[in-house]
Amino acid sequence: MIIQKEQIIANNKEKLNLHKDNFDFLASKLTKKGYDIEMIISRLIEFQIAIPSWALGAGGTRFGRFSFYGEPSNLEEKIEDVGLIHALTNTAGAVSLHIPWDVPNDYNAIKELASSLNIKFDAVNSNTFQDQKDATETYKYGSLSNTSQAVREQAIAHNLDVINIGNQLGSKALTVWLADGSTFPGQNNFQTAFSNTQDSLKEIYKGIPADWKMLIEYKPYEPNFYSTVIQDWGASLMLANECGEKAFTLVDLGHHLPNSNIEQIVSILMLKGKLGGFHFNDSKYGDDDLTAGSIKPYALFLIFNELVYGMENNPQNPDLSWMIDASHNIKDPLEDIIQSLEAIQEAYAKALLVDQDALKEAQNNNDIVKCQEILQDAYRTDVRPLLEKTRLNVGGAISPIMAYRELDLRNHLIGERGKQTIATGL
Ligand code: PSV
Ligand code: MN
Repeated sequence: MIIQKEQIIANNKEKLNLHKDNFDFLASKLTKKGYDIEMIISRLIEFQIAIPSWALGAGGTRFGRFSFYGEPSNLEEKIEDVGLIHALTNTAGAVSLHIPWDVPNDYNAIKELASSLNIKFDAVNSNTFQDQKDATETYKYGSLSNTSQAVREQAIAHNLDVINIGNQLGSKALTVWLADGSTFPGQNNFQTAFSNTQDSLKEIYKGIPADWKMLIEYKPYEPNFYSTVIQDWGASLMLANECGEKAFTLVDLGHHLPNSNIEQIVSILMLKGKLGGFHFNDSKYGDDDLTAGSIKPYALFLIFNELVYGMENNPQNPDLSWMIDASHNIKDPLEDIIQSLEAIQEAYAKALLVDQDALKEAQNNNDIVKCQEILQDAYRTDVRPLLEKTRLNVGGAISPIMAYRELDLRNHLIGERGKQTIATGL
């Protein structure tokens, strides 16, 4: 289903007056403080986050899965769902495909559909954590790190296929996330597993086109529970450095042990010009894959503060690939994604309000209290009217969640697709 501009305009109508009051109040306050509102709005308009093709249906746990019905059952429908989200929010102008779940049947038709909805193809993701139908080798004991050369070769060939598919769609990055590791002490030789992974990644890197990035994701545990081969940013950075200048580290917020200082990781990677991509989610305990900003919104803001600093001060770092990487187990996936997008945009807008010059001065004077005041002044600003204005300027909904509900979009999707459809994905 494709949403019409007129539907959004009509939905905005009764919300306009309140929005205007709130925006004018905020704009006058910020202008008096010396902020350039137009500049902030244009930065927010430019900021687009990819939606993963595997997260448009209900996720699940090993205990069960509860559908929201009307799920997309093919790539076309997944792209239409991203189109819905993008029409309402104007922040989801890209989709990230997972191969082989989402191999296009007709490349031109898929490209046309995506461009008619203003959606680009962001990073393509390979899958060597599941055995594929008719595959000769199994990934049960790892893929790029496997002790068997035949398994490693199969996994390398798959990644090269994924690059080829992405190339035909206009993607500019390959994301490699490996489940490789071990569940019991002694199961793996750490050095062999790491060296094999390094050699395999170098083979894949040879197939990375000149204007592409290779993004290496890390994760401390799960599905393996004793060791993961690419367990942290240090391992990822070492591998990226070994591969070459088109290889970068990808930070997924959920892939850290509790209380890790993610903002510091982000900052140092950008200083080294090696932060390539970002996956958003939130968590209480581990890789919980919850809605971004739902548990630790201040941490998200602090991360964005470093990202904004890096984007302004580290020309050595490339433009980042942004993606939501959450699992929607008990919420309507589209509503959950809309909430994540809003939280991410909010954290970004607040980070843009941090007075970097004043912060630097306070840091140089060791005025710790002032440093905290500067950060928290930005964090405590209610920037929601600014986000509403940003969306209004480009034809989006004042309140994407309310519009989604008031336009009864889930029931329309169920009407079109039925109740029994199941989306491929995690
Ligand atoms: C597994 O943890 C995971 O969520 C990684 O974060 C990847 O980005 C994603 O799956 C898709 O492979
Ligand atoms: Mn991820």
